[in-house]
Amino acid sequence: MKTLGVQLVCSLALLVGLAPLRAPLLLGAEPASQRQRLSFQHGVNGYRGTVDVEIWAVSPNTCLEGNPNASSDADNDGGESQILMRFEGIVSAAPGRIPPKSTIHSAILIVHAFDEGTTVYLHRMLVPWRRTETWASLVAGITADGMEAKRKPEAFTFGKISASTSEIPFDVTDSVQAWVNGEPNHGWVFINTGANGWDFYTSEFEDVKQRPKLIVEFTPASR
Ligand SMILES: [Ca+2]
Ligand SMILES: [Ca+2]
Ligand SMILES: [Ca+2]
Repeated sequence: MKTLGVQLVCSLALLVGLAPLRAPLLLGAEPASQRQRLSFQHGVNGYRGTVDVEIWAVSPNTCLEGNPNASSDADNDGGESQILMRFEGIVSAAPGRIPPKSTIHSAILIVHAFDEGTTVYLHRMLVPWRRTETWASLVAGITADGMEAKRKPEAFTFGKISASTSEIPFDVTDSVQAWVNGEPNHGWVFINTGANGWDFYTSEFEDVKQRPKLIVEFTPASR
């Protein structure tokens, strides 16, 4: 709205033959809207901060972090699979990052699913974890108990894949707002409620465009 106002005033100034005023001068103490949009995707624009790892009860000591795909499944050949994911370094004063204390308008996590399944919940993780975690190292995987992960899911998918797109969005605005407010970013866990596995491509997948992506719209805090 403010931008529109500036354009109108500048056009008027031109009409009456005045030199157009510069926007900052015109706006005075009131800063122009600084709503911005950033996206984070492993291997794009130098961002390499996505960590995603499946943990699987059937192979409790195997590190699956390097796999190009991951499954969430309450019964994956006889044992549960969960997926941990985080985007490191997204909150920072550095260029191309979200400044601390920003107001988050929206944050959407998009993954490319390739196998339909049952309903999957995304819970915010409450404890740190390493990229080398396994089902055993996390002691029977993750429980959404308010200790390891938040009880209340932040987002979910019914597990379907539409004919037109494999992109599955999760609204993670609350998580990203919490992180820019100073809470530690431990990412999320995908937990499948049923025994039809729901799978997607990870940050190791060869097609960069189909790796997990986080899109954030925000306004930096005024100085
Ligand atoms: Ca990975
Ligand atoms: Ca556990
Ligand atoms: Ca399936």
